[in-house]
Amino acid sequence: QGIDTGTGASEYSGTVTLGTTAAASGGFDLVDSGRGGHKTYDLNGGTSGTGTLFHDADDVWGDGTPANRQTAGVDAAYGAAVTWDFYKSAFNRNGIAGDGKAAYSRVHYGNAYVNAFWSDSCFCMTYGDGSGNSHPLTSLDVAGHEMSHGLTAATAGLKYSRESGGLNEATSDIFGTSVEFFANNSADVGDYLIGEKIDINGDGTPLRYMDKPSKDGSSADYWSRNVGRLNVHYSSGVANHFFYLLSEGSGAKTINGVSYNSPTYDGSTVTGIGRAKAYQIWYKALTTYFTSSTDYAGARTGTLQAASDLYGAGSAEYNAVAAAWKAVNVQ
Ligand code: ASN
Ligand code: ZN
Ligand code: CA
Repeated sequence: QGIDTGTGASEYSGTVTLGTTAAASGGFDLVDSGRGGHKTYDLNGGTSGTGTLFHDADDVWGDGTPANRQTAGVDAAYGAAVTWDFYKSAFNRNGIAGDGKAAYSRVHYGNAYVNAFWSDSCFCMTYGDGSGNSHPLTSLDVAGHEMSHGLTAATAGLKYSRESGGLNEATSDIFGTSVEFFANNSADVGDYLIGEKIDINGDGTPLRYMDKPSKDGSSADYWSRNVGRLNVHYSSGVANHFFYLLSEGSGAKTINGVSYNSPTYDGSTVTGIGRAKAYQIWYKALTTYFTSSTDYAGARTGTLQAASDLYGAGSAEYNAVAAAWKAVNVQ
């Protein structure tokens, strides 16, 4: 047995390199020994257990379409690998729990299942195939989102309801998006949209928009006293919008060919500090100051403290954090 490098034809990320392992009995397993031994399994329509570990004779995986059942495995394995590399590169973090141990991924969950999820009980990511147009839920930003639920569970433990639940969801959108920008290949240039490639609405629109979350018809752009009553995927809008404003600033902007127009609650102008500083501040707050019960007021305090630790009290970065929270009505 040994560490190998396979080639995968993904559905969403073009041709990718995969960490694989030569099997004792011949052929290759989809086991990424270089990243904690992350394994990718084919549930083959099942909804429990691990199904079958993906195995291949020549280490060339998938064909870029859902017709080949390895393809979803290629995207899922690639997503876990890039997210692992992002945590290491950006935060010097070794895996979800920081202990070098990999999670695992399962694809082809259930029948026409239009979702993906993280489970703390299996320490694993699971992906459905989608329905109708049949787009598996395995795009890079979705994989980064799901894996980052594991990161949140292993650190702040933000409770998945009310405002802490919105912050939990936003943390996954923030890092899922950061992973997409980090990948920086021709298929994953990075945007502030979530799930734009899986076409879950069937009309080419993404699941969520970070520059103006209300564009999805349900998410909150700004904090209000009842925001915690919303579904956590909608109360997340406040923090997603904060992160966009902190990174890129308010107003109109085009990035990698995508146009954004981010408003502020009070008509103020926010100047961005760049995504790299913004995700450092969020990560430090998540892993140092947020707890299971942190709400929006606590997120403001925690990110200001993180910005002070990283860049100094009264630094431009610290002031931008304050301005971005004010712009989403958290003050
Ligand atoms: N895909 C969803 C998410 O990760 C699953 C859920 O509702 N938890 O947010
Ligand atoms: Zn989520
Ligand atoms: Ca995206």
